[in-house]
Amino acid sequence: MSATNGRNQPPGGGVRPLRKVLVANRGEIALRVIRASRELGIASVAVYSDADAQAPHVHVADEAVRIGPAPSPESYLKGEAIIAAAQAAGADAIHPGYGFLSEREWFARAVRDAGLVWVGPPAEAIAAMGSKTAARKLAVANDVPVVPGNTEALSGPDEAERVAAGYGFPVLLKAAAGGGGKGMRVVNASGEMRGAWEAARREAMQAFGDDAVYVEKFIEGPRHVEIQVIGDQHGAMMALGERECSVQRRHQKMIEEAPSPAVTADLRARMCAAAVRVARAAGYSNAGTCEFLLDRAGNFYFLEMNTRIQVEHPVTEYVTGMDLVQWQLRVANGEALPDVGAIEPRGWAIECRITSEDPSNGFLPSTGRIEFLRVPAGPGVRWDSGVEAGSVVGLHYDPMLAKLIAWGATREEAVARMHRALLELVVDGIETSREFHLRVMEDPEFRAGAVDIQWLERRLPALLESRPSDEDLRRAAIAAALTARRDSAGGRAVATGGAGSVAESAWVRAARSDGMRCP
Ligand code: MV4
Repeated sequence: MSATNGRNQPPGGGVRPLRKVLVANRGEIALRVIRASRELGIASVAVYSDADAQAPHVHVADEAVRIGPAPSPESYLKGEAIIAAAQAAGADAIHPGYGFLSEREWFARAVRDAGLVWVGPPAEAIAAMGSKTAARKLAVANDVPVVPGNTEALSGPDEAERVAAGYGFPVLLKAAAGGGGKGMRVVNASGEMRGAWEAARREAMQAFGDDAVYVEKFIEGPRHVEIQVIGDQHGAMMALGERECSVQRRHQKMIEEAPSPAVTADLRARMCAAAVRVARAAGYSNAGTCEFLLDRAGNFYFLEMNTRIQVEHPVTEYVTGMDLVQWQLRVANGEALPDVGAIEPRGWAIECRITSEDPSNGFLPSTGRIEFLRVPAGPGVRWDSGVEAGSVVGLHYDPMLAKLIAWGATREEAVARMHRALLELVVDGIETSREFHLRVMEDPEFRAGAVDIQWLERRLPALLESRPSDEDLRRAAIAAALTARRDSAGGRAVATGGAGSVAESAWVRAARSDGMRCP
């Protein structure tokens, strides 16, 4: 890769390999990129804030550069400092991960202008997808279905009411600049329009500095299904199938899977073709995701495109066999994608986001030191994490500690394997979402794949109250006895080693999952 030409390689010409990439992120995604880089023979440079001086990503990278104090505006969001660090370290590329600077057009541009390879889509494609109304127009112009609605910002509540009457209530007011659910209001009847209009505008202005609002027909009870795409710089664009992301709470995804229980081969082909059309129209290259709503009748509607690698990319990696982060690095450096034709998913993959939140307490963030960590392993299990035993979890960054991903030949096998892996997981010192995920894996509705975007909110009370099995209760009783014995002997049972300690920790786990307090 030429250090002065930020992007393209001559097609068909020899591609000079990247030598060193700076990873402008932290946590599990920083490790993910470092691992992919090393597998490709590319050296890695980590960046870290003061809160992360001892973080795993710092130790696993080949080099690490301090960029500032803990708050992200003073560290992971300091684009110019990060570019300067890349240049000082002699890196020839920057991978932004997700979040932080990953979807900032100006940063993509600045990286390119600094003569570095940007491991992401062109700044122009990020810009094209930044406005939701512009993305909608692009979709419409390319025969990609969108939710019925208007594409221009509306002048006021009276116009909004007229437009809404045309579609029929309920409708949704949305921020034109928006995404992620901010500045969004359901309007069930004409009389609610005025209040909803003001609320949506206020929220849009606060979140995006732009109060433009438009109207869409409200789709009731849909699923959130997204299509992974990846393009090279020679015109190839692949769609890698869908992910089902409906199990979410307040726009935070908790569980994702691939494929979706609701998507047939025919629907997949149509959604993939639509995603490729949108991505091509945006001049896209590198990895990206087209978000769709899928209604109960099987109609899909394009919502927006995420111009980054996403948290849930591993489920797609499992069912396609394609290493997405390696391919991000390869296509960013001018390499061509292989021509493999349509890709059908092989088996089933599920991801649980293990967060430092307490589901039984309104998902209250939990902080502290991870005193002990037992990581699940074994066949078909992947653990992508940015923490280890001894890590201190604070409030400066996202609460996601790890992603636990399980693969199986069928959905049933994937669910059983995830359940087994969650049973093995032990995190001592902070509250986590582990038990919540166990209960979801045990839930008959989830097992039937009968989810939509409101499912979790609706099901949460039942999930939190679900009675533990007799087997777990039996284990809990034994755990209480063993824990008492362990404590009277002093120290942790795990320190004694042997099969007994493994069994005991499973019982301690069962006791905790039953809500029993271990003495
Ligand atoms: C919708 C919708 C229903 N009808 N649009 C939420 C975030 C943004 N990406 C779009 N969103 C929605 N748009 C219409 N016309 C429901 C949602 C929505 C949602 C979408 C995807 C994933 C989770 C969601 C949670 C609540 C609402």
